[in-house]
Amino acid sequence: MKCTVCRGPAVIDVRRHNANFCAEHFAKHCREQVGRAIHQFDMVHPGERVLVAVSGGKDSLALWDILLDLGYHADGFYIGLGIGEYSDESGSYARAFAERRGATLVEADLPGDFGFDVPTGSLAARRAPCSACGLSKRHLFDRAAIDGGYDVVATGHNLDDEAAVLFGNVLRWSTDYLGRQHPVLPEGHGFPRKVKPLVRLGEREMAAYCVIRGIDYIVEECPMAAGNRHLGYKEVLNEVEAQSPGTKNAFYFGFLERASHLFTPEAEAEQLELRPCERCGAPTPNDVCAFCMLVERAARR
Ligand code: Q46
Ligand code: ZN
Ligand code: ZN
Repeated sequence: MKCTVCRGPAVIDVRRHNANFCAEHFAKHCREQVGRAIHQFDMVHPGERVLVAVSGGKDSLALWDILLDLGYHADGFYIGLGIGEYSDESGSYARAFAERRGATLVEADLPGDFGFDVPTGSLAARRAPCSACGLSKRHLFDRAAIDGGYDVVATGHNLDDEAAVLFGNVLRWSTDYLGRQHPVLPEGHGFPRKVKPLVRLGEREMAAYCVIRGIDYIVEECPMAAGNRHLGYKEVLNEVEAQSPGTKNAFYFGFLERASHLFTPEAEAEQLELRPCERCGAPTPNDVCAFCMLVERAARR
């Protein structure tokens, strides 16, 4: 197997692009794909400050690494979720990366700052762990971005993640989610701009990128993810992709080009109904936001 660019020995094949790459050209390919996504969807403008949501996993650390290499002012943001050893370990990977790159890591801690961890919050709110966790992460991320004066927040969702979420949303025709499933959500209504610069890269590519770049990341899945619907959707899509490479890409980007606009009016109408939470000021359709309710329920437990 030879590198499509330099004909040297290749270390990875990317069937979707019908290409093989050596280590150097693979890293370049990843940077180019991120650069293209940023450009294609107008994600970040020159001089803007980016806050990267870092979990300690491969995607978010690779994203942070690439943004720094592309010359963006990118700081990391890590949230301690209180998921036992998994959280301790993932935090240490995030800190080690920041130190190695001389980058700034902003931190928040759910148990330390708000008195509950994800397992407790999930029980108290009678929500699935990933639902309580996701809402907490979104809330703290938005708040950190606004408090820290960042222009844009970036997450490490890759093509596999986005295709799996899209698949789930289509299976259930969750039109409100479909209206918000875009790699850029503009700022406004009390939210910072949110971008997903890894949408042109797959999960396997991100793992390979970290290996090639010597980035240590937490390999174990979060223990709460077991039974998560998205994992099942990913498996199904992987089988389809193996039969016909490029399907995931066509599914996701076809949706963005041809269908996503059909669902945005509904999502935009919902945004107009938002007002500041009585307790924390975050945008919410109710008097008190879902995160403040979660904090209250967890405290009562
Ligand atoms: S950290 Fe949280 Fe994920 Fe764990 S509890 Fe679910 S959402 S799986 S990305
Ligand atoms: Zn090469
Ligand atoms: Zn609130």
